[in-house]
Amino acid sequence: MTRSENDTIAAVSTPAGSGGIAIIRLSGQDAFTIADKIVSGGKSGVLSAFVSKMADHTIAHGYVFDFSGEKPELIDECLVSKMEAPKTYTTENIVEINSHGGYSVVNKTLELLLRAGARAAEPGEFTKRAFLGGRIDLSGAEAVMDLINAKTENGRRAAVSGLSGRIGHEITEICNALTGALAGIDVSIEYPEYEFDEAVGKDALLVLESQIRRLKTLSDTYSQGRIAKEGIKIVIAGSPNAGKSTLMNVFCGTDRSIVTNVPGTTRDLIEEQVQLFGFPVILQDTAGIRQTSDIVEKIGVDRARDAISSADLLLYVIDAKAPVYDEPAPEAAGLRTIYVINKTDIEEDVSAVLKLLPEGADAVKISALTGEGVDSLFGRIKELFLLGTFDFTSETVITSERHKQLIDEALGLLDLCVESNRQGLPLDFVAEDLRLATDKLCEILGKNISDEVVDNIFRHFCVGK
Ligand SMILES: Nc1nc2c(ncn2[C@@H]2O[C@H](COP(=O)(O)OP(=O)(O)OP(=O)(O)O)[C@@H](O)[C@H]2O)c(=O)[nH]1
Ligand SMILES: [Mg+2]
Repeated sequence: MTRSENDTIAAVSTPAGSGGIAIIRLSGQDAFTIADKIVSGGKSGVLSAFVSKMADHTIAHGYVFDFSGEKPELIDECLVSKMEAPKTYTTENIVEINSHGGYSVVNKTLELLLRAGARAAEPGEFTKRAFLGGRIDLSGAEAVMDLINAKTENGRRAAVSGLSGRIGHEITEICNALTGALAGIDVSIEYPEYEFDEAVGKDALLVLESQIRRLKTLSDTYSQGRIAKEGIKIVIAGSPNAGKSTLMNVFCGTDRSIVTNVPGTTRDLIEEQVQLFGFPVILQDTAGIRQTSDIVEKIGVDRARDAISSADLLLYVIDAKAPVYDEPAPEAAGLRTIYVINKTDIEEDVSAVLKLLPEGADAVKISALTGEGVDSLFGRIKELFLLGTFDFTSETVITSERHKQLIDEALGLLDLCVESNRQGLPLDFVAEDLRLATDKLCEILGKNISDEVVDNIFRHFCVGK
């Protein structure tokens, strides 16, 4: 079957596997008549256009049948929801069948709908239709996916910022202001005989400067938005036996990594996701970095170095009793690093350690064994990354790299506009860059973008959403 946006699509919208119920969703012009072919109001399996006759936005009790054989075969007892376009998730007719959530019964129901004329939905196709139907802009559609994937409170709040339309609203307002300025400039270019070039230029400059400020504020939220969505990656590294795995376990609250007094205990990367102050943190415990001829340990040390190169924060653990500091990896030079001076329960004097560290090093004293100083370490991480001043519930926050990139590109072009204006260049110069900047911002909303970009965004959704 060739794919078309007019097809009626079907998919299981709940996760695979056994569950209390599962929802099979059908969306498109023919959703009701297709559902009519498999749903009956009674146990005897008489077809009577059951769904088509239901009142709009109601739920009814019914039965799913396979009518392909000589006698109707009862598949499941179900609840059917009917929602007529346009007040639906996709803006199209929707039917949702709540079935008993067994793997086989759900797949059988889906198979029957496909046989009755529906097409299997592609990943994110329901949400894509909501976008194409004009119910949400592209930033809203992207937020749906962020919300599904959110693993922490702040990730969820940041996604809601997009879903509630805050990003779309802000960008639309900025676009409108810029388009207004552009209209004034265009008039001035078209009717040069009126000679109000200078006044128009001044007005445009005011608009530009205020919208640049708004965009910069938005762009600056990305560092927090990205962390809320993706988390920070913290790598725990240091020399063997320094107490890295003990610290890892403190973060996890479980015995995630093996701890022994034998140097070289951890040989592979150990990864765990934890929450810190409502933010997702990806933690990696690594093999102690040292010169070794042991082939397995050597691979572990290489992996530790690779992990460091992609970290947001390095916790370099040093044993206060037997301090060793080896340059962990070339990439660590520019990396945010906290030097964790460990085992201070058995060695309080850390002056020898401090002498080893680079000048101005950010150091925290702890005992991973007793927990002493661990709160200060968490506090330091919070200061560095998770500034508590941001209110995800009310402020507009950018979490998408795509949005950030487009905003920054627009900012670059708007700066050029301001510069051309200041230099008194003809307004045509300003107009051209202003138009391009507005186009960039419109792309955030999904206007004037290629099908390829749209497809690429929805490809990352799950089937059924
Ligand atoms: N006294 C004391 N002992 C500690 C502390 N932290 C870790 N240890 C001990 O130090 C030894 C090594 O701890 P690990 O956490 O396995 O050290 P590691 O850095 O992961 O070691 P490798 O995986 O071998 O590189 C164990 O015997 C721990 O119990 C601490 O704060 N105080
Ligand atoms: Mg270890």
